[in-house]
Amino acid sequence: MMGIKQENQGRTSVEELSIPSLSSSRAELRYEGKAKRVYAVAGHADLVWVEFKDSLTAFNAQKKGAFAKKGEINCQVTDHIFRYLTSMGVANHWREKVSPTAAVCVGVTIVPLEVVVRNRLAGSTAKKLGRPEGAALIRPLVEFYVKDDELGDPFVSEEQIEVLGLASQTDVRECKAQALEVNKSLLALFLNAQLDLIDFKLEFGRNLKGELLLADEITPDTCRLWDTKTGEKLDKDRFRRDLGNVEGAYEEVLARLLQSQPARSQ
Ligand code: AIR
Ligand code: ASP
Repeated sequence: MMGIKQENQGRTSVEELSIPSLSSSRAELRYEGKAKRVYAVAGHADLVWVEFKDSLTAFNAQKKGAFAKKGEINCQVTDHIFRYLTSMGVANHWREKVSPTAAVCVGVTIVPLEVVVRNRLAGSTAKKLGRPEGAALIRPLVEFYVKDDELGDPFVSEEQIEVLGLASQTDVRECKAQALEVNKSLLALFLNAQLDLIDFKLEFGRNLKGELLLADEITPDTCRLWDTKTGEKLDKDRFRRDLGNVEGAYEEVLARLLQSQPARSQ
């Protein structure tokens, strides 16, 4: 979702900066995606300012919508989850939330693959195989999709990635291993909030040192979350499938995460 490019070497770490200095340092727009805008941070070439928008898209932007507070909710949900993942030792781009809708992150060059982890079958894979949604899997399934809206983010096999040179074998191996680690942490986090993590999409990128960092966002836009008791869908499928009360579902996810108080990094 984000195509962050790095231009030059920066040395200052955000930990040394205070929130007021960061909040006054948003610089030029680098990239605008469907749900976020990415800006440079003045004086810090290694950082980016990520602003969450209120817009909502599905089916690669063929369906468009929005609701007030969506940017705020998704920024808060991502902040909560990335701080938790940091506490669990997952290397990621998130540094500091600097406004209700924005965070300063480490700039990364995005690996051009969407990494999907499925704990139960749903969505596109259930549909194409004619299986019922919610079917159990013998183990979590990791799938790769090419990040390309015009092509509709097509599924690619690991062999296609290798032979067609879509990403390096190291990228594939590291993304897969990290995605499975993230899955373990997220399953526990969401279960604490009475949410079943059915599947989700991750994006990874490399920082200036070449380290692979979990990037982008983790929100009801990027995860399927079902209520553990009722099976109610509390994610973007409410928008994709016209189920109504999209905003209420996003608010519910945030409220449950905040109430469940998992291990936190700060
Ligand atoms: N996803 C994939 N592309 C964009 C997003 N947000 C997420 C969906 C779902 C998972 O990846 O939100 O949680 C699998 O999507 P699908 O459509 O392949 O079943
Ligand atoms: N393809 C994704 C979805 O259907 C993302 C998007 O189009 O915004 O949710």
